[in-house]
Amino acid sequence: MSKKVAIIGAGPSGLAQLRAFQSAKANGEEIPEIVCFEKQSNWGGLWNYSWRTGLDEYGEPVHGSMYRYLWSNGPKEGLEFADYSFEEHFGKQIASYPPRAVLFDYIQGRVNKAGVRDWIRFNTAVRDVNFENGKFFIKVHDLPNDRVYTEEFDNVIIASGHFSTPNVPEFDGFESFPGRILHAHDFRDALEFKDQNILIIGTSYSAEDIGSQCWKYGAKTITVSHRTAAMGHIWPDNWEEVPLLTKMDGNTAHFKDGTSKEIDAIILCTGYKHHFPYLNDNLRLKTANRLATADLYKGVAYVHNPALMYIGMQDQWFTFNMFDAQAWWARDVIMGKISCPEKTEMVADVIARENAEDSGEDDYDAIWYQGNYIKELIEETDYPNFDVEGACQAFKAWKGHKKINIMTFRDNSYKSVITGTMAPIHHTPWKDALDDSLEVYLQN
Ligand code: FAD
Ligand code: NA7
Repeated sequence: MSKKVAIIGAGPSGLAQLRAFQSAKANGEEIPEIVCFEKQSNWGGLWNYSWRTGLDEYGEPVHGSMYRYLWSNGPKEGLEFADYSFEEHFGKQIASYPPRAVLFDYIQGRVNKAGVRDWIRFNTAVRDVNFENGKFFIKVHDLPNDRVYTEEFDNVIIASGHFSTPNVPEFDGFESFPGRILHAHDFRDALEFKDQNILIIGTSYSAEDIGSQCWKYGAKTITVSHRTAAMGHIWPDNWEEVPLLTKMDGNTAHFKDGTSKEIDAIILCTGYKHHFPYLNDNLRLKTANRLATADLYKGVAYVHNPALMYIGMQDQWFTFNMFDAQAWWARDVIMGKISCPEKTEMVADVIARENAEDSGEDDYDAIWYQGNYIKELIEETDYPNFDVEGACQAFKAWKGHKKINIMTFRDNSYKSVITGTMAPIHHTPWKDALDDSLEVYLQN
């Protein structure tokens, strides 16, 4: 096979793609030449923690949005690799909500075993992708050597993530607020907000988790302001949900219902933008953060040019195992085992997916929608079949546990859908576990 394939990004999505090609090679198949470009010095994407914010040592926007003390926000039983279980990696079953360092270790284990590190050019930022006469021309910047060069490819796989470029609204009075205002992307350590009255804008995962972190590490009060609806959990006494902020007047926050509150710091948990500054208009995905992305046939192949694929661009209930399902499918398209239909049919597929998502009524429908999507993809490839229904049930149980108590849901455990083993209950309740290191987590 004389094809040459570029993968942009070595986070969980890009690594899934590397593993997909390597598994075909291990089965004796002839695979294309693979080059993965990664702008950071290590793999793991968001799971590769960085203390930096703003620009990095080369002047590149810092990719990392994760923070210290981050524990998985969903059960690990919903994301386990079907070809590499937690038990295979750790030599035993582990508790269900691992901290970041533990999941990072797990992600690395599979690709270390596969031996694909040499396929990655680290410290190399993609600057520009052009499509001419059936070929892609990728201009990259080798950052340490400050060298820009261009290489030709037959296929490009975009795996650069979409939770790194913050969506940053402005509210009246921000310019004269005397405290700190930051976006979740730049949040690193809850201890910074100990003894402070913090205001959070937004009601999704970042709001819930950053608020919970700040509560755990000693913030004085947490006030969460919503645009559409309150999260509605049973919160601790020093936690309040209020309507949308209308303005700041010095330290005083005013809300839509006429109430006000004194605030020391503001954290905007207002989501992220799909942002691909290196892609020209004819190749650039423009989509909302939803389960059925715009313009991607089977959620992967770009309908306007299916030689270009995108991995992991959906809003995410499922993560690592969905990236795998997509990566195996993309691999098989590139290797000629699956063919994409005519453009009209691909566009119809996108519309059908959007309609199916829109017909869902609640989060449970959304979970099963994404579960069924994974099933659909893995049925077309040799990705190991696994109990997707069991993973959906784990998510359902997780949501139930959050409703019972938002500060104790991580103290529950679930059954692996890969090995069938029940996870142990973690040795320390999440709210008391201040040391989130791998060594301490694995002491079960
Ligand atoms: P990323 O992890 O973002 O990786 C993209 C990679 O592309 C990065 O390494 C980046 O450096 C590289 N890149 C970007 N631009 C370029 C360029 N121009 N040139 C070269 N390389 C480039 N998921 C869960 O399953 N559980 C969780 O608990 C969880 N918590 C999360 C918490 C936070 C705060 C955030 C933001 C996300 C969380 N997620 C969680 C979801 C997360 O999106 C996925 O787990 C996963 O990291 C997505 O993988 P990815 O490879 O698609 O993207
Ligand atoms: P999300 O899930 O995209 O949520 C964004 C939130 O921000 C959501 O509650 C929005 O409210 C709110 N938002 C967006 N713009 C505004 C403005 N202008 N004013 C008020 N509120 C606003 O992002 P997250 O960061 O929480 O999660 C992303 C990933 O990170 C996720 O996969 C996790 O695993 C971690 P809305 O409901 O639209 O009114």
